[in-house]
Amino acid sequence: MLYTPDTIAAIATAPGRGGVGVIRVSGKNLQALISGLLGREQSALKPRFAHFTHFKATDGSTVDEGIALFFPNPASFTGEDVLELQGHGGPVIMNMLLKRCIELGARHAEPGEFTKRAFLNGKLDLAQAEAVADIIDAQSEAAAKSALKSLDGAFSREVHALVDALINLRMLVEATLDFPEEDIDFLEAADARGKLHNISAQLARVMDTATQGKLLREGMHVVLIGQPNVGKSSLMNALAGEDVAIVTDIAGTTRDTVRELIQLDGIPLHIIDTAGLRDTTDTVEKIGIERTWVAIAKADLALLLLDSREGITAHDHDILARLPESLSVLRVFNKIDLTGDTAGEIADDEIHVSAKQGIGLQELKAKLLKKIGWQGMNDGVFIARERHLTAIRTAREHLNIADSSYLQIEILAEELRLAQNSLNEITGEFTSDDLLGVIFSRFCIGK
Ligand SMILES: Nc1nc2c(ncn2[C@@H]2O[C@H](COP(=O)(O)OP(=O)(O)OP(=O)(O)O)[C@@H](O)[C@H]2O)c(=O)[nH]1
Ligand SMILES: [Mg+2]
Repeated sequence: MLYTPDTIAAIATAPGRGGVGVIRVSGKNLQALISGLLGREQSALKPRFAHFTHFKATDGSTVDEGIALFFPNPASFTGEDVLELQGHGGPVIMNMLLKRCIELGARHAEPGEFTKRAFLNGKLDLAQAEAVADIIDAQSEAAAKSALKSLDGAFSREVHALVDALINLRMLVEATLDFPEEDIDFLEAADARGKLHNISAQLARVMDTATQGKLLREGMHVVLIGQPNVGKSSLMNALAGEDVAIVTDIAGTTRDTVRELIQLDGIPLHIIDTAGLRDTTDTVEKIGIERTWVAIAKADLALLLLDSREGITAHDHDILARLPESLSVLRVFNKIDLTGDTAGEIADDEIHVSAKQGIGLQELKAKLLKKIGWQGMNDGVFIARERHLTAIRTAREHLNIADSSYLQIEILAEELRLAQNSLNEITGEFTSDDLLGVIFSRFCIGK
């Protein structure tokens, strides 16, 4: 049964001028709209065929001329009847055409409503629907490619394979619940525990790939910290490739946090330059330093900049001691042009550079990617988001409990059921209306 409360319409192309503009209409019955707008019957429109036509106003005059394409249900994006109008891509003409569709009974579509209908009508699962938005929002080729993989179902297939394996295992376990006299021997004979371990191992692999996919989509927050004058703003500018932050030889130059988004190997990195950390009586600098600590609290990785001539001072040890324990830290010894040190890695968490001379920056970039866990783009990476990782983590916890309470069959059965529910959240077999609202409201209009 189709989920089709009413007919929706929206301009699908980006606002502004363009050669062609597209309006999309979706609903259960477009007969009246088609005859009012095109002056012909729906049955006169050959499915998925480009009809050159005039789009008509109420009085029969022409609003625009262009192409009409009709996709009868269920072979359409939404699964409903879909009419696509290609007119001249000017904002005025597009709005006139949209207004005409509204006059003929359609209503303005909400953001993501076409894709939401595709999901509700079973054309896409939730991970695929999210991938539609991720393709449109992609900031790098790598992100676009991996989003396309998710839309194609690469992620969903992994989840379905896991769910199928879980269902098989649950059938075994629940059969034991029904016939307690057979219990453990029966499970042993069917190698239930081996099956459970296989599922856990497979889930760990999916987690690994999804973590890469989330990195591609959401990137990481990297904060530049250290004492005044060590070269944080210089490094920020070197990484950004332009002068986004003010650099002077006056200690305490940077007061406010400065943010810049850069792409490394397709990974979006939010780099934050901060006020140097020191004791000060200057009111503005004090506020800046408070902001540095706020940025540190939100960061995934900190680059602690140090002056190579000084090494790690007592003051730097104080800074290190104050950092959150969970924060990953890379020590960057800067200004090696003044010491003659060799550029590049010193130890796992230490590197030599000169921000001013641009020395050691490639090594630093490679190290940054390694630190945040990026394994490099490969064909297997599909896009993912935090929501998916949370679901996988929860499923893993349930599988761990299932494993440790293996001999308590009722707990085992329940934990396997919960693990399956968590995985089903990814593809949307198990979701709340609130979650759907959050996901689709972030789409653009017309998609
Ligand atoms: N020789 C040399 N000088 C550098 C290098 N990096 C930065 N500097 C100089 O060090 C001084 C301070 O640089 P900034 O980038 O403003 O330092 P900062 O850490 O942002 O300082 P605050 O904003 O005051 O905390 C400037 O005169 C820079 O030109 C480097 O690699 N080599
Ligand atoms: Mg600075």
